[in-house]
Amino acid sequence: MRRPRSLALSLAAAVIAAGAALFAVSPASAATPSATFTKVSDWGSGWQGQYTITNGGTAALTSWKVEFDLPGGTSAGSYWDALLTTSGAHHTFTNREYNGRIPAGGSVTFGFVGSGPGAPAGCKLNGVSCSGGVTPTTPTTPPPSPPPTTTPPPSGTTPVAKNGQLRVCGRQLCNAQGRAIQLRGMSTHGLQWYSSCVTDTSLNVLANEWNADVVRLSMYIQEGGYETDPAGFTAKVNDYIEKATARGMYAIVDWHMLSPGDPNVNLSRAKTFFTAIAARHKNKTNILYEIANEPSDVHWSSIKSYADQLIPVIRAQDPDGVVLVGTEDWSSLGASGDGQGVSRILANPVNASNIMYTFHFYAASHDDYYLTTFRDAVAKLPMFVTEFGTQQATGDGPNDFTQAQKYLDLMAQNRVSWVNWNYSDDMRSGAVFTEGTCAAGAYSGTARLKPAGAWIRDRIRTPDDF
Ligand code: IDC
Repeated sequence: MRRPRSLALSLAAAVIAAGAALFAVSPASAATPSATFTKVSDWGSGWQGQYTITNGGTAALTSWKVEFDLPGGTSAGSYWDALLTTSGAHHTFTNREYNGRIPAGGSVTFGFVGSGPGAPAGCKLNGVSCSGGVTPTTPTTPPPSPPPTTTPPPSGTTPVAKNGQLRVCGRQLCNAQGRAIQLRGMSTHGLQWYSSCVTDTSLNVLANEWNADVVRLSMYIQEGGYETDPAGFTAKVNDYIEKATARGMYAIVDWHMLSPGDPNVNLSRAKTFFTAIAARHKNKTNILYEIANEPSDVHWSSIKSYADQLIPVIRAQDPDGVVLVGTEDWSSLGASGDGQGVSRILANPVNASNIMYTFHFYAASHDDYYLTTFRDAVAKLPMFVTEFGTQQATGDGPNDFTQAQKYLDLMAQNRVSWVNWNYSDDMRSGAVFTEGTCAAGAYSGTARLKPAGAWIRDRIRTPDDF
């Protein structure tokens, strides 16, 4: 029979477990697995928390489960690198399929966003105290408490006023307060064709009636785009960035390379363009750089090589802007190719931090195989859907709203940001306005929306998670 632990030891364990909620204690020197909690950031109404599970034992763990209670008024929101089930105040996090194994001496972290003032209590790892099953060490002097967060609560009401400079945290897009958020908005059509649909009036409607958080400025390189007039297109994008900024929206600067599909063909142009854009707007907090719309007929290693060369050029001007990197086979994560895009990225990721990878889908063409690929990627990589349609990959044809909603549900659950194609009056079904709308300047309300436009407007207008 196992000897029960002494009361004193149990009390010591409880003190340590409680202490773990306030500061990170170093894992017990016990020869057992332990889990420690850290508040990575705190913005008053909420916080970002992280658990580190350290396998102090001699055998590998093959799965793990961390459970704890949150006090009333405190709840867990989005989370990463774990799965969550809740039952009232009780929260149970279990490993994902890719991080269940922890070798002896190894560790794994997962994180989540909490809202409310409380912190986890009563933590158990695989059924025993998170501080480890045997003799916990008495913590020496606890590390100094982190300085109080000085970021004042946001006072404005626009998406940028509320969230400020974004950054990638774990696999999420986080705001300046460290909270994982989801942005939703629209992409312009090609600026060389449909600039007439991007005006003060149309952007007012996008910001104030559609409540969009983000506009993607889609600048083609070929097909009459940037390569024909670099200075003119740079000036146009600068102008649209100012307009987005004035309306408190995030702006994705979309280097809309499409054909040829090898982004390296346009690398030197991209360096010139992004240097100018980043130098000019580096002090703004609302710029995201999308460096390759849709690579195709090119191996991941070439896309990575392009990103590895271009990102430092952007960062030399604007060190903290989030960069979005296109993926294989028209940003399908390889689903339109051999289906191995996610594993190739994991094996050979872009050599930079604060980046996300992009996925594009067109719901009537891209069935559950694409959805499964995307779901897999969301569990493993920081993802941003910078373009999607509810129709076929031509941006035209019948809508499949049922399939599109499956993608939207997945993105909502995982706080993946998205941008819909496109905010123009092109004749295709995926252009939100009926033909002639832009010439008439009649963007307000719903009278000029095609079915896809009415559907997506409803989904952008719902309240934000920030
Ligand atoms: C389409 C435009 C169309 C243009 C065509 C080729 O709607 O007017 O002639 O590009 O340039 C994408 C691309 C996006 C496509 C869109 C719809 O990023 O440029 O726009 N699409 O086909 N990927 C998948 C679909």
